[in-house]
Amino acid sequence: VNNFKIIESTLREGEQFANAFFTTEKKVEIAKALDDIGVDYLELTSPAASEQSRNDCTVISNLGLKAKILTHVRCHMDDAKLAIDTGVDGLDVVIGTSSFLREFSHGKDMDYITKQAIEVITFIKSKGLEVRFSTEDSFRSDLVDLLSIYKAVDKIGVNRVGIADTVGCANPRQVYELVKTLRSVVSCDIECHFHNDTGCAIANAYAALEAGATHIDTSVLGIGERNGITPLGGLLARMYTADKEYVTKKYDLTKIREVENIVAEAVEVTVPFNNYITGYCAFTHKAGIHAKAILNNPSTYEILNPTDFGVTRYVSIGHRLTGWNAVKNRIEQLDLDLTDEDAKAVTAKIKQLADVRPLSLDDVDILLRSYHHAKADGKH
Ligand code: HCA
Ligand code: CU
Repeated sequence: VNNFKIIESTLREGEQFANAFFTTEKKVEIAKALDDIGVDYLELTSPAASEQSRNDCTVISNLGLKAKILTHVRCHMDDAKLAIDTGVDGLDVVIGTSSFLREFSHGKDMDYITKQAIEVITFIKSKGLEVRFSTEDSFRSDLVDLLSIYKAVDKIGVNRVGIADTVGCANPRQVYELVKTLRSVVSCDIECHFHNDTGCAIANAYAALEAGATHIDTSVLGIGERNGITPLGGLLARMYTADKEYVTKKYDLTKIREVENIVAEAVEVTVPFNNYITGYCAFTHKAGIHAKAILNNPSTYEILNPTDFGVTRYVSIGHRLTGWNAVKNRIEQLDLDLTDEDAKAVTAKIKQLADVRPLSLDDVDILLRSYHHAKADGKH
């Protein structure tokens, strides 16, 4: 799983999210924020989609970002020509190969598709650009068809082949097997694209990398067609856990929150409460047993170190599951003059009150201060 690269597709797949409408300025802002994180590639909507889309490819290609700029086009000469003139570094070409798409979408057979792929790829390479060839709906395509077309494009020097779980039907074991098989028939890089309809998008990305894939498609907050694809933050959380050294060196994880906020606002959603890393409760510890251990050593109940992601841990104490060690920690933070016995007494009081309604941290602090004052008064 070492050495993977991220193809960030918020500005392509993400534009297919129901609420997405990006002005040129907004795209530039998102592109720069993603570049600050250090993603390897930005994938942009096809210049064939609209006049603004074409213009945006040119504008973003001219920003001088560290990330390489790709645009995503149908496997078609007209689209390829249009794309090359925008100044992008490379093209991600795609065509549907499943019987569903062959029959109900473009209506072409595999021989025709293969010929067309070779023509388009050869053309793009002759212009000195990077090119990836991907099949849409790969997991519902015939395996022999898939392997033979990938073999054919590998032979003519395509930079990457791509597998796409367009409908989100694949599971990690199926992904592992397909990528492993593909790894043994092509020598080029392997890119993977996973939709999240059944909640496997991150796990599938990980399984793909384990099987020898080199590039993963992501979008900020996972936005995309339907319920979207592998989210950038979630993938980084997964990969941090697998290889902290590589991930923290290569990517600026403290910038994830910023790009998520930009994108959430642009597409008029809030960051989900349970989001990886940045969800409001992602680093909130509640049960007394957890709170005590966390205060002793955060690794007991945290696999991600919030500091590495520029976010903060919170220990919640105003509830019936609280414990006196967490309350004692708050007493120390407030520098109050209370003993362990006092902390236990206040904890009992908190539990009693919290059986009626949850308490805010303010409520708890007021309670703690009243114990402190009562003791101070008692001494006089
Ligand atoms: C789509 C296309 C795509 C392409 C993926 C790829 C998919 O259906 O909108 O180029 O690898 O999911 O198949 O996003
Ligand atoms: Cu997709």
